[in-house]
Formats: sequence, C-alpha cells, structure tokens
Amino acid sequence: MSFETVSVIGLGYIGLPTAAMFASRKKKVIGVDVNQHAVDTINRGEIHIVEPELDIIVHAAVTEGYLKATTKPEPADAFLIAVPTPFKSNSDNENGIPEPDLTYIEAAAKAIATVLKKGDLVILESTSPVGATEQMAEWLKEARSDLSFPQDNNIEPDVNVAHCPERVLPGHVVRELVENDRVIGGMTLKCSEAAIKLYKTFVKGDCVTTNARTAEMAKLTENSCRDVQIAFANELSIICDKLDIDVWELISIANRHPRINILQPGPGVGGHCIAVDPWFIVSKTPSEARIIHTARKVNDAKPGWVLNKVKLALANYLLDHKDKVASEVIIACYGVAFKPDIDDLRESPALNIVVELQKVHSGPLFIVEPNITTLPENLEIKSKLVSTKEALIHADIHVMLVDHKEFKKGDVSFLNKKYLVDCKGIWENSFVD
Ligand code: SAJ
Repeated sequence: MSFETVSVIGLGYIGLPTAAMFASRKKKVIGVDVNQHAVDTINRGEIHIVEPELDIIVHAAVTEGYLKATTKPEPADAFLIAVPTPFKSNSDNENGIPEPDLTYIEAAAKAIATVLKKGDLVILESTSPVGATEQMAEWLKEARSDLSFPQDNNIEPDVNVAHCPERVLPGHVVRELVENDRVIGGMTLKCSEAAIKLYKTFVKGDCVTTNARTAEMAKLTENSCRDVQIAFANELSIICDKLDIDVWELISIANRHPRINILQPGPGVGGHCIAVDPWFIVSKTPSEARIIHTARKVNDAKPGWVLNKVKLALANYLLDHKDKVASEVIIACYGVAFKPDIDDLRESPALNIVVELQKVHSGPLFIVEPNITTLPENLEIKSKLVSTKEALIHADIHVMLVDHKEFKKGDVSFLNKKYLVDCKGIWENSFVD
C-alpha cells in the first residue's frame, strides 16, 4: 500500500491546504474542482482564498511540479473528498429543521468512480451526517460493480473507504493540519490502517482510530458543543442587558472559577460549520437533540436582537437631535466577516445584520472591514466601505460587530455611549461612567 499520487476533490478552505500539505511532502497531488477560476488560479501558483502561509506553500508546490489542479478527476492512489455539505434549500420539514444536502458528495463520488482502481483509498473529509460515508461507499459501488468495497463484507476489499473529518480552525489551517490529532473512521480496520498511513505523510498529531459513524458523530459533536457553549454566552448577554449588568465583566469574573470557562457573546454564530453542523444531528434525531436544537435557535435569534438594539440607538439619537431626520443619520458597522481577523463573509451574522439594516434604515451606512477591499454586491446599494478613522469621525451611530485586531487599537472614548451598540464588549468598556 503506497500512496504516491493523491487526489483532493474540492479545492476550498480545507481541500486546497490539504492538497498543498501532501505536495509539500513531495507527493504528486491532483487537485480537482468544478470551479475553473479556482483551477486556473492554483495552476498559476496563486490562491483564491485567504489563509495565512498558504500562498507560499501552494506557490512552491505548483512551481516544483508537485501540485496541479484540474476540473476532471484523474487516476490516483488515494482520493480525499473535501466538498461542501450545506443544507437543502427550502428543505425545512414540518418541524422547521433543515436537512443536509449530500449532492456535492454524490457528484464527487460519481466523478472519481470513473477512475478508481483496485488498491485505491477513498476518504470523505467533508463534515457529514451520520451514515454519509456508508452512503458514499454505496454510490461508488453502484458506479463500479467490477470492484469490491468494504460494505461487501470482504476482508480485503479492492477499495478502502474511511471518514476522516477535517477539524482545523480557519486562520490557523496550515499549523492545525499538521499538529491536530486526526480522527480516522475506517469502514473496516484495514481502511483505518490505510488512512493512517496516508495522513502520517504530514500529520504530527495522533491518528485516533474509530469507525466511520463515530467519526462522523465526533465532528458533529465538537461543533455542536461549541454552538451550545456560545448560545449560553449569547443568552447571558441578553439576560445581563435586561438586568443592567456588564456581561463581559460577569464572564471574566465567573471564569476565575477553576472549573468554569464561558465563551464570549457576539452578534450570532456564523461560518459554514458551527451554524450548520448541529442541524445534522437535530435532523436525524429531532426528538432527542433538544439542547442542541435550542442552542441553534438562541444563536440564530441573536442578530435580530442586535438589530433591535441599533433601532433603539437610532431612536435615542433622533430624540436628542430634533433637527435631524433618519435619512441624515449615518450608521457605521465595524466588521462584516463571520469572525475576527479573517476575510470570510460566509454565513456571517454581522453581514446579515448590515443587510437587514440596509432595508430598515433610510440613511447612509458606513462599513468598516479591514479584511476586504470591495463590498459584496448586496451591500453596495447604500453602504460605503470606509476606514475606521472616517467612520469614527463622521458616523452618528456606531455598531461594533466583529472584534478585528484593528478595532482594538486607538481611543474611542470620545464616542457617545448612548449611540453605541457593542456586540463584542471591546469599546463599551472604554467609557468612564
Ligand atoms: N464565536 C462566538 N463566541 C466565541 C467563539 C466563537 O460568538 O466565544 C462565533 C464566531 O464569531 C463565529 C462562530 O462562533 O461566528 C464560529 O467561530 P469558531 O471560531 O468557533 O469556529 P469556526 O467555524 O471558525 O471553526 C470551527 C472549529 N470547531 C471547533 O472549534 C469545535 C474548527 O476546529 C472546525 O474545524 C471548523 O469549525 C469546521 O470546519 O468544522
């Protein structure tokens, strides 16, 4: 069992760094993506996403001939599938629970099936609902009845299949890919052994072996646990607002207890993982997953709560400035990414707040986002991308949404607290009452 050629299907935030890691260890890597722009960019030795240190690794891998990208799968010894697993659109069932959409996995499985051969290893890395790896193996088998698969109860199937979920943190992907422990969920023990051999090419962390279903559930459990913990912090922030208590001070005091570690409230939970993955548990076990379901609802409701706070600040401002009308009031929003110090706007609660604000506020909106150079199309109507300084000087209402490092510097104590909505508690405390 040797893996000289590795193919990574899906060259996004996980697939591209993973492909680059194998290539940096001098494996021949074939990256496959349906996005021609991504393929062309990578083949120029450049990257189409923002992730620290990745550009240098990809550039070296392409220049030295270890990494190439293409839109059509080619034969390889191991295939890693790292495609998105979103919700189905308009899929809410009668309980309002979104269902996972496995069509990208199905398409990737069918595409690689055409080039599979005896001895190959197929790994599903995409975060998936329990049972998805078995389903993927079925799709492979349907397409290639000439090969045997682990579900055939064959001790040595022609093709090994495993689920090895990615668990890296955006912004730290290059380091975490190497250092994190890896969950290896082979459909059989032999499948796990093959997968460990492959990952040990670059993984320094432990490779922890389990079965595919437990590996699927482990990934969902990690992200659901974080979602529940953030929901607790978000709920606290709403309770404290009602009771006139500074939630940031409260959490820092409570966290001095040796066994308490409360996370930080914010404008809601975003990204393509924590806000999505818990639903994969809830949709499979709706009657049992009660806390997980409630946490999702608490976090999803937070942007609406923030929006109401902004409306209140605007009402206060107009009460104090009788000579002004709403259309003259400039609201500045600081941060639209889904979390600090990244450019990723996907599933961003901050972005959703700004989009909604655009609908309800008749005046101009200033957006401060140091990590992007142009605004997304849906924000261009009456929003303007400005510097922190311009927003601080010219805006009337200030909405701190994402605690990017740029916002933590400088003095904001000249702002009027009545016209500030601080979702991250980094400016509120600059004021002396
Ligand atoms: N957030 C808070 N308060 C906090 C921490 C986070 O409101 O105290 C918010 C963030 O602002 C963001 C959201 O939660 O909107 C998610 O951010 P995150 O940093 O918690 O997680 P992600 O989505 O960037 O990455 C997570 C990680 N999972 C865990 O930490 C359990 C990462 O390890 C996974 O690989 C990744 O999901 C994934 O791909 O599934």
